[in-house]
Amino acid sequence: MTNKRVQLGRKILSANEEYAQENQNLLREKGKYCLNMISSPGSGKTAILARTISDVRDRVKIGVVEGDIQTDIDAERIRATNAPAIQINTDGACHLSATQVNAALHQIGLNELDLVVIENVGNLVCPTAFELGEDGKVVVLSVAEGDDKPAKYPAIFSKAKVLLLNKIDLVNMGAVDFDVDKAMADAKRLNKDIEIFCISAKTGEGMADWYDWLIRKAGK
Ligand SMILES: Nc1nc2c(ncn2[C@@H]2O[C@H](COP(=O)(O)OP(=O)(O)OP(=O)(O)O)[C@@H](O)[C@H]2O)c(=O)[nH]1
Ligand SMILES: [Mg+2]
Ligand SMILES: [Zn+2]
Repeated sequence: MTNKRVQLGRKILSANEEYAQENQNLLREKGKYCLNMISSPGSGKTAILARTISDVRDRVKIGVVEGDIQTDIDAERIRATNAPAIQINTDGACHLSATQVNAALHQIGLNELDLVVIENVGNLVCPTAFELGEDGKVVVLSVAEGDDKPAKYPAIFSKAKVLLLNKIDLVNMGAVDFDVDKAMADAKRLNKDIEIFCISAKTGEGMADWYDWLIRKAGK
């Protein structure tokens, strides 16, 4: 009985890996860069994406794959910026699978895009374990969540290419106690290559450096 369970677990994992490989092949073939955005619920993923899309639209054409347990609220927020968005509802699952993303990549109109961003289901733990075929992961941490998060949830900070430290406006106004230097040092200790941008999707502070990084990666 135990053996059977182990085998089933292996099979599911390899199916995800197979689709992740297929997604990567499709994206490479078409020459499109792809990011997998991971964070706790409410750190500001959709707010960052909506502002980014509007601010860089003349340079980079971005499409978004939205992962949520329920609703198409986030896809509608992206569509309001006139960018294409495909909503996936996982119906309870706390991460996106590469199979789900494969279907979305075939619907999103890749030929018209430079960059695809996958907004994963809000969850700082589980999505890190499921490769989707992306070129890199972006972790978003908002200052309201506390400066101990890189130390307590190390996996995503170890794997991500970029850390967006969002809602920096709340630190500036003294609304939260968050030691920016400590959070950055902890993230760097886990991952010396991680690029860190302190941003506010609300005020626009710090966003220009993030845009430069994105434009470079999108080959523009
Ligand atoms: N003060 C402040 N609020 C922000 C900022 N960015 C986002 N918010 C607010 O934070 C809340 C959550 O933002 P979302 O963009 O929905 O966060 P999310 O990570 O996409 O959430 P899920 O998709 O549910 O995981 C909203 O009320 C935003 O207006 C910021 O830079 N500063
Ligand atoms: Mg969102
Ligand atoms: Zn999960």
